[in-house]
Formats: sequence, structure tokens, C-alpha cells
Amino acid sequence: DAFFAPISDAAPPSSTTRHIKISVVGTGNVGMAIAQTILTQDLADELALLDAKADKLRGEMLDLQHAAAFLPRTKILASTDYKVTAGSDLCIVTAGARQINGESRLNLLQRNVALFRQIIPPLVEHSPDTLLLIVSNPVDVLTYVAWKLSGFPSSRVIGSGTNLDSSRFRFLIADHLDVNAQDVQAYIVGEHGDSSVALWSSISVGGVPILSFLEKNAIAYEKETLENIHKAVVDCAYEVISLKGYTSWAIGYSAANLARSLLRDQRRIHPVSVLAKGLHGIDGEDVFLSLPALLGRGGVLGVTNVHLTEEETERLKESARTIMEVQNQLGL
Ligand code: 6V0
Repeated sequence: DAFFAPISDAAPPSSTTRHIKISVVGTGNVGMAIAQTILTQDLADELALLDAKADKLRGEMLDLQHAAAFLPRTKILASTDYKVTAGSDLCIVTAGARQINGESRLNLLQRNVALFRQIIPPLVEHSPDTLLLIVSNPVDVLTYVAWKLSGFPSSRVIGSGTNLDSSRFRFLIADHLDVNAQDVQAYIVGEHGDSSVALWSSISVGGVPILSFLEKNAIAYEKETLENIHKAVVDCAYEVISLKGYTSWAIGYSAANLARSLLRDQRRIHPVSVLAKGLHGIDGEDVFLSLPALLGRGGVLGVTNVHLTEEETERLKESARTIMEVQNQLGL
């Protein structure tokens, strides 16, 4: 006997039901934090995990599957074979080589580029219409590498970029003012890393622009104080890594936040790594860096024409040069 008695006039499943599939490549600390946030936030109908280490991968899959009774329904698959990713709407790449003691950043990058040559072509082959979200570091250069290797339009290749740095920035400002970080608008742009640029003029809390508020009320603020907040944002990541060995929860939420805007067509503005050539005086070569971008189901729908002061523009260009210098050494 069937477990359920059939209903004679049941309509066939609608072909218009949207089935969302997300693949996560690399199931280390970061990949698993992203996977678990995607599950708890009900962002996908199907979640495919892929890693090179078969046993660890299967263990992670089972561990997540065992939470099924506590989670929204999501089919969880895992394999070392790229077939498991077929038909993805979004592929999130977090695979990365670990820095060996004494290894230069450039050497690490070269090893990661070699990894991307193994990862991006089969991903694209199995999901020709997917969006690509790159998280592996250095994220700006690797987003450029993924764009080159995929042959995709740049609108479908996005780097998680400074979405995380901006959240750290918003947290520090919110903590200082004792308000909710979601009410703090503030952007960090440029490289995800040391040369990132804080857009002071963009900061507003509950719609009140902070810099002009301080000026109007003749509240003295020192450039140094502002620089120190930005420095704290840059140093945060190093601090977490020195304390717990890696960062995971915040990047997990950051990537899931981007996945929601993309797949649910939220048209929200996020600072993410996009092809920035021709914007804000960044000329010359193709370079990916973070700018506030409008995200929806088609990927990057546009880049906000944010006002930058002369100093901010110069710093952004300097950040672009920093990324390009590394990129040029790759010989891609
Ligand atoms: P991890 O815990 O070492 O995980 C990396 C995973 O990649 C491992 O499970 C490996 O087995 C896997 N892997 C290696 N080679 C392959 C391959 N060829 N195919 C499939 N899988 C492979 O590192 P962790 O998860 O801590 O970090 C991953 C990456 O994210 C690193 O490059 C970090 O620097 C980067 N981060 C980026 C952030 C951002 O804001 N963009 C934030 C945090 C970390």
C-alpha cells in the first residue's frame, strides 16, 4: 500500500515553481559557514557541496542532513565530482590553498590560480547559466581570474569583496553609537584588504549624514579618529585569525546575504567586487574591486554613481593599482 492515499483530482506539479540550487565549492571553515547560513535562512531548494577531500565532505554532508528536522526543507548533496553542481543558479567558490610557513602572498596566489583552473571550467560546463560568487582570497584578483576562465559576462561574476569589511565598519560605528548596525549606512570600497577605502561622506545613521551632523554641531572630529576606525576594520580580520585561526561566521552571513539579494532579486545595493574599468577614473586594464553595486537575479545590474571626494578617488585608484600590480605578475 502507498503511504499516502492518492488524491484523484490533484493537479500535476506546476512547472513554474522555482527551484533554486546553490553549489558551494570548498567545504572548509568558510564554505561550511556559508552552507549552514544558506540552510537556516531557507535560500535554496537544493544545496550541493563539493570539495577535494571526499571523507571530510561526506562527513559534513551527513552532519547537515541530520539537522533536517530543525530546518526548512533543502536537499543536500555532496560529491567530489562536478556533476553534483549541475544546473546551479549560484556557485560560491571558497576553495583555497593554505599559506605554507614563509610562503609569499604571490606564491600562494599562483597556487590558487592553479586551483581555479581546475575549478571554474567544470563548474561553468555543468551550469552555463549560473552566477559565480567568489570568496577565496585574494578575492579581487581571483574574481578577475574566474571571470577570465569562465568566459561569462562580468555581470555574472561577483567577488564577495568588501561586503564583509563594510559590515565590520557598520558594526564598529553602531557599537560606538549604541544603535542597530542595520540602521548604519556606511561603505568600504576598493580592495578587500589593506588598501580598502572608507567612504566617510557616505556614512549616515537613520538617514542623518554623520560628517555634516558633526560639522553642523561644531563637534570636533579628528581625521586621526576616523583613520583609526578604518584601521580597526582592516585589523579585525588579522585579529580574528590570530585568535581562532580563521574567520568564518561573518563571511558566512555576508555570502548568504549576497545570495539572497541575487537569487531573490532583492535589488539591494552591496559593496562587492565588480569589473571597475572606466569607473571613478580607473582606466587602463581590467580590474575587479568593490563598489556599491545593485544586485538582482541577473547578477550585477549596475554600479551606484556614489560621490567620492578627491581624496577618496585617489585612494580608490591607488587600491586599483595595488590589485593590478599583483594581477600583472600572473601572466594570464
Ligand atoms: P580551509 O578551511 O582550508 O578550506 C579550503 C577548502 O578548499 C578545503 O576544504 C580544501 O579541501 C578545499 N579545496 C582545496 N583544493 C580544492 C579543489 N581543487 N577543489 C575543491 N576543493 C578544494 O580554508 P577557509 O575555509 O578558512 O578559507 C577559504 C578561503 O576563503 C581562503 O582563500 C580564505 O582566505 C578565504 N576567505 C575569504 C574571505 C572574504 O571576505 N572574501 C573571508 C574569509 C576567508
